[in-house]
Amino acid sequence: MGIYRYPQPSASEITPKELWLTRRRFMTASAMVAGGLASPFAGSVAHASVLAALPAKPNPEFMSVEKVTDRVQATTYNNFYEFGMDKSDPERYAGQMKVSPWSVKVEGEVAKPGTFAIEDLLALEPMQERIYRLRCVEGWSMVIPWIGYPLSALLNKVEPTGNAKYVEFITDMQPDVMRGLTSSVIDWPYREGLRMDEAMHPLTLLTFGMYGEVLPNQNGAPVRIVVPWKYGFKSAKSIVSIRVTEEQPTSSWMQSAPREYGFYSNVNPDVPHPRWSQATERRIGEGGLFAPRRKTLMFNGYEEQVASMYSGMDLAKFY
Ligand SMILES: Nc1nc2c(c(=O)[nH]1)N[C@H]1C(S)=C(S)[C@@H](COP(=O)(O)O)O[C@H]1N2
Ligand SMILES: [Mo]
Repeated sequence: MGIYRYPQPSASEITPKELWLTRRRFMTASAMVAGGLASPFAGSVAHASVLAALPAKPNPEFMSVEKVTDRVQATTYNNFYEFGMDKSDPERYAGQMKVSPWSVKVEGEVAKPGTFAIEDLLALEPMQERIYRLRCVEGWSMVIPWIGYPLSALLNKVEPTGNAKYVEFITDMQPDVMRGLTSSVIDWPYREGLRMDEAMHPLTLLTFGMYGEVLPNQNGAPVRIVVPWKYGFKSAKSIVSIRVTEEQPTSSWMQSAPREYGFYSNVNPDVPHPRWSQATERRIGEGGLFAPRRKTLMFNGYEEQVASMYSGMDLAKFY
């Protein structure tokens, strides 16, 4: 797997790491876990308190050299419909989500099902930092330095059976603080899914942090999935359950608008959404609505890494 072939920005366009690594750290996540303290997410309320640092080793194979999106933009312009439909709702309301204690149940077609405390998940594998672009189906994108490790590490631990063909991710429901759950746009809880080979792909990241710190609640604390070659909605936030299945799961968006959202949802500039083109995108932070749009890349720029998984498939049919 080679270095990604992103359009090369000029040196002045690359964000020096010090600029997006905030310096608001008093204690690191790993030190808290090692010291037997509560989850580093225990104090992570949107902006009322300090997020714990989450040290990670940059993985040079997965570092986009594009300009990283400003952290403020990436944490204030979000989709997290459990908290409302507006882009500012998650930042406004997700601080009230309870993210500690937290555990993730892994079940279904696996030899060793189990419930993993967030502390155990944090300690399962060394943390890597990877800069991925995120392309929302609505036509905007960001470039985010994520922290996590491949989902395959967790799946291998639970030993998928011979019937394991798909993986489903399920988000937590906290009706007392998730005002969006009253909306009937989605049949809650938010559910997404991947084919087994997609879930095992080295790009698919079980994600615990961003910008050097644990995830802010609005970005899916304490643990989410990030699947960079698919539209952003596949990257389910705040997950509490992972089900390994034999049948293809029905994701929330497929269920709510089957003509518009398919199971695969690979970023594809050649297959328009029924109501708009997917050929271009607006990079968040690039000068407002009138800034020139960028060309959307096949598989969001990860074609070399993932195209072989879809060889022989009609991508207009399996959208
Ligand atoms: N549980 C849950 N996960 C979710 C969503 C959501 O509404 N609920 N929105 C998705 C969409 S549409 C996008 S574009 C990304 C946005 O991730 P970000 O806010 O970290 O950029 O999260 C995805 N994950
Ligand atoms: Mo999205």
